Amino acid sequence: MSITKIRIGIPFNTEAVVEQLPAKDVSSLKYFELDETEDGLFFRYEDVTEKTAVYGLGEQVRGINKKGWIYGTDCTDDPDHDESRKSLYGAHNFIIIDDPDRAIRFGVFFDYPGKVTYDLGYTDSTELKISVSDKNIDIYIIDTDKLINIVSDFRHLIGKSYLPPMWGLGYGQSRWGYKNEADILEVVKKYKDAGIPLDMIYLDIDYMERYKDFTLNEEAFPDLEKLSDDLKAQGIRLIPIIDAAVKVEDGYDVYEEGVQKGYFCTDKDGKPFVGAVWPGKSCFPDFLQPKVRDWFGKKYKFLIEKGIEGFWNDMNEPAIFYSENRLKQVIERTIELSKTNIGLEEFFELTGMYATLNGNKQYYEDFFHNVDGKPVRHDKVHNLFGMNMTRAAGEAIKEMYPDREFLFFSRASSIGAHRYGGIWMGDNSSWWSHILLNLQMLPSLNMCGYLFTGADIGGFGQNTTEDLVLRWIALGVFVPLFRNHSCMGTREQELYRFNSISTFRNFITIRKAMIPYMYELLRSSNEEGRMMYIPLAFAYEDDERARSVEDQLMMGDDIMLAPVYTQNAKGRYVYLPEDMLCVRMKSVDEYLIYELPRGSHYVECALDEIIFFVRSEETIDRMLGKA
Ligand code: MIG
Repeated sequence: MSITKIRIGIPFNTEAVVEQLPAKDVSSLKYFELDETEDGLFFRYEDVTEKTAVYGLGEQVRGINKKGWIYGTDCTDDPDHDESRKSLYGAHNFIIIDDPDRAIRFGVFFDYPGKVTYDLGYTDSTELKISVSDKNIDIYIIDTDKLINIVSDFRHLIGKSYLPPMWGLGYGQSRWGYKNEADILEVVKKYKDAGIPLDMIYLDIDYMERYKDFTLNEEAFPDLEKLSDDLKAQGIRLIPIIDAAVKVEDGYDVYEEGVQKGYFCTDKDGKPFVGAVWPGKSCFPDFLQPKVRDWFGKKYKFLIEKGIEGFWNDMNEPAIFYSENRLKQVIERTIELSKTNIGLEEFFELTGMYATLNGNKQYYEDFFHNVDGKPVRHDKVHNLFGMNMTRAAGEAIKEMYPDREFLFFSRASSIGAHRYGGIWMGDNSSWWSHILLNLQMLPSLNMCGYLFTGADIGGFGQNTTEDLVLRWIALGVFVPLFRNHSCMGTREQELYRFNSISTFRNFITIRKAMIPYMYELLRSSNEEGRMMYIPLAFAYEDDERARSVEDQLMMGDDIMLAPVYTQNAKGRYVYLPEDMLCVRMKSVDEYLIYELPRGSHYVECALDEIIFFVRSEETIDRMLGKA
């Protein structure tokens, strides 16, 4: 292994890395030309050819090979995961550049807590340009022979990943809209009536009293402990959400304690910064402070004492709908404009002001963290917020319950948070293209340390369809975080609502049978720093055709996934880099196996089948726990 650490300036300690290496100065920088201007640092990798590929960046839109687009690592609450996006909820600053024409391949980690821009041949197709508007950064360059080994060296550098309890690999049902105990019991009953196994039900923000963290809406959930116990007796666990921001409300203990102890981020005058999120006006815990993490993390006890064994952390980019200040400005300007004869210009100013209230990046310049007694403006360390919220719970729960395992995942993240929890892929849509996006994010996230991850199956936003859910579940059975989740107002997508009940029952039963196999794969991938989902370009480095496959993955060494992700398809084309067995599986007892030679094939796959490929039949038995 060869990792070179280069330090420029005096970087902020992000705590992404666990291995402490001696730092070299910038004269040891290789592969990149470095331009230093008053705007910051620009790293250029030149003479990019058609064959050059770029991998990594974790949670982002577009393909496994990231070349050709411009990305930014800037944790953002953005529910439109379309191709135009540059950043989603996570900031994962690790890339691999594979340049076969010059026999160069290396990994590089830009260890920086603010935004990094990756212009990967977008502006100029012969150049990759990475820029940071700062002059303080640590850079790690990893030189190794194989792509897979670059990843394992990097994973060694950043430390082992969070692993869920084995039961966390079960099937979970979620929906933003379950309001009360009766709604939850109805879901349980309908799954039971349909004979579809269910392992978890997620509680979204409505279980809280007016969206206040660590409170219960007692009217809706009069006895959460009993509900949790009753469900657990049936093998079903409740997984509540925790939001990042704390409601401003006199008499609310979390708010009052936070104010008293100075635990919230502050505005320029040192007063708690106020932004609006679901609870209304809210304050933002300063998760960068160890004592704040300890304080907030220990609050999870409130739910753990009621029998809860898993959580999902939301809104921790942090999402801000509006700030008090800006809302005031916008309203004042509106009043001003209302006195004029509103022309087009004023009209667009008005609509623009309102359209940019929610999630305006300006808010990140309006509040401060306290780092070792010094104020640090939020935007400078923006990508550490979500990570440290995850860490707060991860560390405090471990301290309180050292011998217990919890299911735990978050929305926002950066490299480092992978040690404390998993992530889900956020607010995707019920679109066919998002099945493919789900597949493509898996290896990219694995490269950045995230093993426990998955997307909202069936799609979060927009109305789903039965065939979409069938195809998505057929991929989901192979993915660790296996959760059906949707947004209120969209078509309901619990599996019992569709006609294909027996197919869903078969698919979920296949998954249940696979849990020990999957868990072992997760565990060993973590132990050895391997990816659980491997692009064909990594698994078959010397195969020119495999290098460009964007819709198939190896799951471990023995299974190749090739899900159907297009509407009304009766099957799909698959590229086999070697002779393989094609498996078309209807249920744990009913599957068809046939040999296919290396090359491209059209493989049929009906809506009630799951297809995958193996080298030997023995793998199927192991996968289903029959061997
Ligand atoms: O602003 O809690 O990504 O999974 O259902 C939306 C409500 C807030 C966003 C999460 C989504 C969740 C929703 N939340």
